[in-house]
Amino acid sequence: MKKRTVLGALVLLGVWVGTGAWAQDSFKVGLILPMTGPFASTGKQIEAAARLYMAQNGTTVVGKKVELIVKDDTAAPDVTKRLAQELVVNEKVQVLAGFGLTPLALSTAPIATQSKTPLVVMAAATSSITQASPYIIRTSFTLPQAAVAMGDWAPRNGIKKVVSLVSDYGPGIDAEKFFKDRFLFNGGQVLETLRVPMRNPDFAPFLQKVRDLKPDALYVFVPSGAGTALMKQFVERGLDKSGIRLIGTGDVTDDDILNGMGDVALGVVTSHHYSASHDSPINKKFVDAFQKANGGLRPNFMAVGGYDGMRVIYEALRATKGQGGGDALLAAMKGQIFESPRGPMFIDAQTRDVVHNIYIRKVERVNGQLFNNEFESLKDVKDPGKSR
Ligand code: VNL
Repeated sequence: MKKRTVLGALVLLGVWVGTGAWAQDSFKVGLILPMTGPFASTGKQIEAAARLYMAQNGTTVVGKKVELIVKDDTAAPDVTKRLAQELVVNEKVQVLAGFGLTPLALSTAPIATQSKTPLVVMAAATSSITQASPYIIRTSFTLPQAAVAMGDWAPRNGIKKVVSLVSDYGPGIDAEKFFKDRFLFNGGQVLETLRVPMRNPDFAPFLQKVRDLKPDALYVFVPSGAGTALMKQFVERGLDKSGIRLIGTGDVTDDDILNGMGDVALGVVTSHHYSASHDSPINKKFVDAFQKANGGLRPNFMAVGGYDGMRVIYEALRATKGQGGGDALLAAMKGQIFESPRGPMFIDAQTRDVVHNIYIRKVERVNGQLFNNEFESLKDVKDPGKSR
């Protein structure tokens, strides 16, 4: 009698484990980021923001324990793809997230499609990324959103002749093209379009060329983290004293590094979706909590993409009552609308891309610190890359 009870219990346990009941008590999110190398600041910001969201909202959602598994892809696309495959197959993650750069998101898109796993892009910003898989959702931004806004602002503000200088890959090409088209449409003139290598660029020869061409402004896109080197060489080439203004998408005056740039950054006007000085109660709370948890580090636009990405994941888990399943989660991610630290945002169900305000900002010193202060805003901007 006793023997049979033990045997029965073992059989039951076997069935229980076999159906994956254990695994189903947790909800795993695979967060793949560049944690080392030249783009490590992006990984650091996003991981910190994701952890903050979890600390503020609890790690148990509809009875599931949310587990964040962080992997360092060193910004190498083949590594990102392999890590994603391992996370899906071995760890049984329900969602893939992170993706610090465009090539890292693009290399992993087929994994999302084949495994029907929602992939939340928290950083990469080339327009076409969401078209690489029907399982991709984006909470960062798109370069065309920011670039078109600058192509409208500049000619209205005395800037008629521009040289553009972009990082030579997806987001840089988007930043160049969408700015140029709009700027020309508004009667502006682009004297030259310059492209610098994505990794370890030497800006000096390009900046010398800009000096010689004497445009009203230099329009730039460089990825998050690269702004410091550009600013340094801008001063070294004497461009700060040449009367040539500096404009661009907000990546160049990234909040992570802005404060260390010094006077050269003062007055730089950029277009972007997030500034740490965005004036709203939700953002103040976000910035304070982020700084408190991270030794005073200021959150940048990467952090906000990570924070909002976790929000989208949590709410999808809640809406599907913990049932899981990639298709159900994906459906619950589409159409989410909420107030982010950046302002109002939503995930367009049709394009799976983010719709939010784009702000025109100017670098100013406030209480001894440099900030991108927003002074104009465009409401509910969809990705212009999708409407062509
Ligand atoms: C990308 C776009 C990367 C904007 C960035 O920083 C950025 C990208 C690392 O799509 O690769 O600021």
